Formats: sequence, C-alpha cells, structure tokens
Amino acid sequence: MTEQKLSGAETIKKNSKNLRGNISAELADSNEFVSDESYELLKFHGSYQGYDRDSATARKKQGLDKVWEFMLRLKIPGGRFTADQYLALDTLCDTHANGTLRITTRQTFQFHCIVKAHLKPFIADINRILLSTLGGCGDVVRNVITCPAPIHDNIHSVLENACFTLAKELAPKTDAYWDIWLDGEKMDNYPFIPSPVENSTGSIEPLYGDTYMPRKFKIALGQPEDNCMDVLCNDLALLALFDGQELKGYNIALGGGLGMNHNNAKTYPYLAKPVAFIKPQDLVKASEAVVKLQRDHGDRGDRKHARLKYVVAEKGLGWTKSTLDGYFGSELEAAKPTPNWAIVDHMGWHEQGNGKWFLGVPIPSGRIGDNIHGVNYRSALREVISTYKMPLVLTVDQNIILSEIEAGEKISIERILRKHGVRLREDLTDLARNFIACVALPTCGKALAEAERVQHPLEEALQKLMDKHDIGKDKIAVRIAGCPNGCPRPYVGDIGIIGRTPEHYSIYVGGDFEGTRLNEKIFDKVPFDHITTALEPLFELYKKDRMRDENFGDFCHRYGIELAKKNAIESLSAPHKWAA
Ligand code: SRM
Ligand code: SF4
Repeated sequence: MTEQKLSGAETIKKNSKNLRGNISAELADSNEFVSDESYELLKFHGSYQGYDRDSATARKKQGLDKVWEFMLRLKIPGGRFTADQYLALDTLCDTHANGTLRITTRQTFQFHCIVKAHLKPFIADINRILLSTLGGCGDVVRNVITCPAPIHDNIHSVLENACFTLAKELAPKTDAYWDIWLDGEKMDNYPFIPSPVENSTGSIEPLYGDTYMPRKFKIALGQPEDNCMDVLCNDLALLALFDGQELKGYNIALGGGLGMNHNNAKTYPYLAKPVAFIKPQDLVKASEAVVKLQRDHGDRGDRKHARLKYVVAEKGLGWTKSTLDGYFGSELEAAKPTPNWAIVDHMGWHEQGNGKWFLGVPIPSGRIGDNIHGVNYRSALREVISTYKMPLVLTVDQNIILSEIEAGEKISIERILRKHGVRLREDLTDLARNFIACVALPTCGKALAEAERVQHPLEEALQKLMDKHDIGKDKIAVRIAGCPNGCPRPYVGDIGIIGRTPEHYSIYVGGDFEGTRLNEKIFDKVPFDHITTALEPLFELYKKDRMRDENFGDFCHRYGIELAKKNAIESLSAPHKWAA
C-alpha cells in the first residue's frame, strides 16, 4: 500500500513536541508576527494570527506591511462562568484587545486586535481567573456546547454535567500550554484541564497521540425537544432521550459539519446522521470511541477533506457503525426513533424552577461593546453584573443569559439595561431575535464579504420588506456569513446569505427553523443591495401559497426550490445577472 502524503500541518504537529514548537522564542522576538509554523500551532492555544483587512490594501500601495494582530478564543464548556470572571474579562478587553468582548456561535468569547506583545500576558491573565484558551481552536475537541437554559431540573443538570465531563475528559493534556503562557505555573483548580499523564507508550496525549486530530472536532449535547444548539452541525451530536425527567440514554449522530468552498463540489455542508444509541454510563467511552475513529480514519492528506463528515458520507453508515463498535469494544444498539424536533427560545424572562428567574439578553452579532448603533451593551452588562453578581451563560446564537435572579430584582435589572439602550426580547421582532451574523471583516482572514458590520442595515431592510408583505411577525431565521465556511450556521435555518465576492452573496433557502434540514442555493452573486430584491418575490409567494403555520423554510422546501426560483425570476420587474 502506498503511504499517504500528509498535509504540511501534520508535519508541524508531529515535530511540535506536543504543541510547543518555537512559540516561546517567537513571542519574545521583535517581530510583530509569527512564522507559518507557529501560526498553525498557536491555534491549539486558542489564537489566530491575522491582520487588519480594512487597511491592508492602502498600506500595501504605500509599501507598508500589514497591521498584524491576533484573535484569542476562550474555551468555556457549556458557556457557563461567573460574574467575577466576566468583570475581569471586561477589564482585560481594554488592557489587551479592542475594547469589546465577542460572544461566538459556540458559547464562548473571542477577543480581537491583540498585538503580539500582549498575547502572553493576556492568556496568563485569563488563566488566573480560571478560564482557559487551550483547545479554543486547532485540531482537537473544541468547546463542548449544550443547552444554555439554567433551569433547575434533572434534564438540564444531566446535560450540563455531561458537557462538563466530556470537556474535561477530552481536553488535550499537553503541558506546553502552561510552559509557554504561564512559565510553568499551573492553575491546579481549573476545572477543565486534566494534568499531563505519561502512558505506557510515553505519550502525554493518550487519546490524541502526537499528531492530535486530523482537523477540528466539535461536540454538542442536546435533546430533540430543544435543539437550540443546532446539534446536528457537530462532528458528534449527542441527543439525550428522557422519559419524563429520567435519562434513558443518548442517540449519537455523527459527521455534522458545514464548511465548503464555492468552487469545489467535493466540499459540502452535511448534517450529523444517527448511528447508535448508548446508555448513560457509556457517555465518555462512546465519545472517546468516536474521537478515535476520526483520529484514525480522517483524511490527514487534505485539510479540505479531513472532517468526520467525509468519512461518514463516503464510507457509509454501515461501515461507520461497525467501525465504531470496534473502537467501543462491543456492538452498540441502533439509534432510537427521536421525538419531534423543536427549539425553545431562552431569551427574555423565564422561571428557573427554584423560585428564581433568568433573563436572556439578545446581543446583536454577540458584540459586547459600547456605542453600537446607539446602544452601550458593554456598560449595560458591566453595571448589571457588578451590581447583582449573577452566574452567566452564553448561548450559541451569540447572546447572554443572566441567571439566579430574585423576582424583586427584575425591574431594576431591566431598568439598567434599558437605560443603556439594550433592547430586550419583547422589543424585538422574531426576525431580529433569530438573526445571526459571523465576525467576517475586518478581522477574519477568510471573509469574502461583510457580515457582522452589515447585520443592522440588512435586518432593518428585511424587516421593512416583511412588513410590506404582511409577514413582519413571522419567525424566520436569517444567517449571514462572510464566506462559505459556515460559522453562523447559514446552511440551516430558513435563509442563508453567504459571502461570495466583495459585496456579493449567495442566497440559500429551504432549511427548517429546527435545524434538521439543510437549505439550498437559489441565487448566486447577488449584490448586497439586491438581497431584498431577490427575496421579495419569495416572500410574496410565501404569503400567497403557504399553508397555515408553515415556516418560510418549510414552504420553500415543499414548494420546490427550482419552481420557487422560476416564479421569483418571472415576477422581477427588471432583469438581473444573478437571476439568470
Ligand atoms: Fe468558524 C474558521 C469564526 C463557529 C466553521 N471561524 C474560522 C476563523 C478562525 C477564520 C480562519 O480560519 O482564519 C474565524 C475567525 C474570525 C474572527 O476574526 O474572529 C471563525 N467560527 C467563528 C466564530 C467566531 C463565528 C461567530 O461569528 O461567532 C465561531 C467561533 C466558535 C467557537 O467559539 O469555537 C465559529 N465555525 C463555526 C461554526 C459553527 C459551529 O461550530 O456551530 C462552523 C460550522 C460548523 C463546522 O465546524 O463545520 C465553523 N470556521 C469554520 C470553518 C469551516 C470548517 C470546515 O470543515 O470546512 C473554518 C475554516 C477552517 O477551519 O479552515 C472556520
Ligand atoms: Fe470568517 Fe467565513 Fe467564518 Fe464568517 S463564515 S467568520 S467570514 S470564516
């Protein structure tokens, strides 16, 4: 058998001495950037090197180098953390970053525009408040996500505990992290990083081995009755099945992943497929078996073909199941039928089940800063959190939940938030509530077009259009991405708007609100200003022909994307290139 040619990243990992590489020396040199090798390794430590995309072209014309900067991503399992940790991060984003905290679509925070000299002190400061960045990015198990609702019942505590257990058991164990960022000091009471152990093979990474995973690996835990995390977009989706409050076990679905390239048909978004059912006590063992399957069978030669989805799609569910049985050590039961899928809205006020309340606060694009379209999100949250010191949870739709609130505190908390201009759930339409935009320009090196920075005008324009067609109160999930990688999960939900070239987007429709069906491309290379032009005939059709209570995505799917497209094109008042 010929040996597979490995990608460059594999060689870098192999030679890195468990992710140590030359990072320490490069952090100390006078350059404002790091080498290609350290760029790859830094991801495992939670950081991406990038540059300011806004100024790059003008600077190049002037013969100047790019403005190099780093992004830093924490790993916060289940998105849970304390008020003191939040307040410390709020201070640190001024000291080391651009004065904003950015909630991500995987329940954690990112910080942007960090200069190289600040990276080490920033990561050290984060660890001192018992948070971590290890495995925030890179070819390892990423932040494990679960339902954010801080409800005091068995269902939610099962999900939370399972999330914490997996986060700890599947974390990388390398001590390079402590050596590089904390000069060897170790935060012994940090709950999610196990100590390095030497096993019989001498590897300090008994699960991952010295080359870690072929690619990023994502895990979500949820239940079909509340798919608020889009579990099926994960490599490993664990669906807890309850009988009342009693956990019966988990269906495991494998191979979710969304990234694709516009011009490469071999890449595609894919939703995780049910493979087996496991008993509650087998959670860790079965999850490790899945990690091992992908570790050994993921494509290490082509990073665009390296996710578990390609193994599942190409080798088939039969092969996947029997190979998984082998790693698990016995035959797993077939997946059980799932109840109907639904999504529960955790924004607004809700009782927790222990006499207290939680409040889900919507944060557009997850950007916690001040003076964003007239709203001071950062000041508002700082004032509320420093006054009431409540535990906090981040959601995968980039929002924040304030928990453990006494009934008597509700009015003053609302008053503080509103004083700073924050719009609460009841102030938002369903469109605004369910609108997600990825970071994109100016920090994301992959962005082909804007996303976060055009969320506000696009949301306003779409709302106006929906109001005009008398569907302004409908629940339509819109997700805009700056490129086809799929970070705001634009291929699920009702409408996906995906950066194609500068100021041009592909439009996808026909997914379902519950996140169980992918949408399909209807128009390509639509100029930003024509997004509403392209959607208007579809909204008209929807209003006219939908069935009672039918969501927009379900309607497009039932009607047929090709027929909807044909009808839409015929009703346009002028010809457009994108509607050819
Ligand atoms: Fe993502 C790469 C931001 C969730 C699929 N993602 C990136 C990078 C690091 C760009 C890069 O590679 O140079 C982006 C950093 C931008 C910046 O300036 O901050 C980036 N991804 C994000 C975040 C911050 C989007 C957001 O607006 O919230 C999310 C951070 C999640 C986290 O906390 O870990 C984020 N990314 C996702 C998701 C959604 C999810 O996980 O539920 C996906 C789709 C699911 C999936 O993994 O397939 C996603 N990101 C990607 C991909 C495509 C991967 C693939 O298999 O092809 C890339 C590109 C890559 O890995 O090469 C990518
Ligand atoms: Fe960047 Fe593309 Fe992800 Fe948006 S979808 S954050 S543009 S990689």
